[in-house]
Amino acid sequence: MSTTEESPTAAQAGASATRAFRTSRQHRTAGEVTPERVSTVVTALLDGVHRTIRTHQVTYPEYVAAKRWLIEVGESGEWPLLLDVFVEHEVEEVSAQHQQGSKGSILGPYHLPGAVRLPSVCTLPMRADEPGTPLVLAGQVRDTTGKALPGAELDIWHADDAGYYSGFAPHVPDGNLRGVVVADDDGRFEISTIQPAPYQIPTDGPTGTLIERAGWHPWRPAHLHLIVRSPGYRPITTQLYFTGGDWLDSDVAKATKPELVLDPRPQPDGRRRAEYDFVLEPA
Ligand code: MBD
Ligand code: FE
Repeated sequence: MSTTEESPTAAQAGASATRAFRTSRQHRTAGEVTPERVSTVVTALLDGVHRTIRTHQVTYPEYVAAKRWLIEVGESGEWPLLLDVFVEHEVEEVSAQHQQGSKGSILGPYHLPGAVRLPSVCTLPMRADEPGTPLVLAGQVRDTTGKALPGAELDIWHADDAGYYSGFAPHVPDGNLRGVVVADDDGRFEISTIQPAPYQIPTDGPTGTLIERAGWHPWRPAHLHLIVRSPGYRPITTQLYFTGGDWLDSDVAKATKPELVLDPRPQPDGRRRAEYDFVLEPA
């Protein structure tokens, strides 16, 4: 990464993520937010803020620094990044208390609707010289009774070998490493792609500044994102990780689960292959 056009900025990624969020219609967003809930939840949230200020004797310089930083979060478009890294995992766990079937995880800020549709045995769109270790993800989509789900869709997206997502880094072509894979008549799929790299929160934006000033680390372990869906079933939004990978035990977004770790095996052809089956519950 030496030229400016190859160095995506936090502000570019933030603006794209904010635009993507505003225009997205995601299954987890169905349902209304009542005035009673606004009052209950926001009152509790403010109570927590007030208690923190008293407990830690927060000063005016600290309050002003926080205010300046929050303004910066908005202006740089980093609300999706900040919230999905530090808050979404808790909402996901509450939601998962009432869910059967495969484990879910957070959506994160980098899903884009309308990826190219691909057959059950496919290779994700990639550059001719796409760097990275070839990876195959194969498996079956079933329901909670064990019945195969023909034609189930696997909406898959992931970072490249340098940790960048298409649509959020200008040097990566649109649609790179994104696809909606349609499972075969037996619910099976076999997706060829490359192994993603761990993801680093951009260091030149307010989320990165917070992490640096607090002395934390800015890394997520390497992961694949998936939304698996079939008509009449509750879709699963999840992520898959890689055994032995860096940051697996200290994800900045706290979105790993032991059930979501792949163990890809080297194949004679040099690719690495992982098997993973998905189980959906009736809607
Ligand atoms: C990511 O790639 C991601 O998956 C999440 C949850 C947050 C920031 C970047
Ligand atoms: Fe991600």
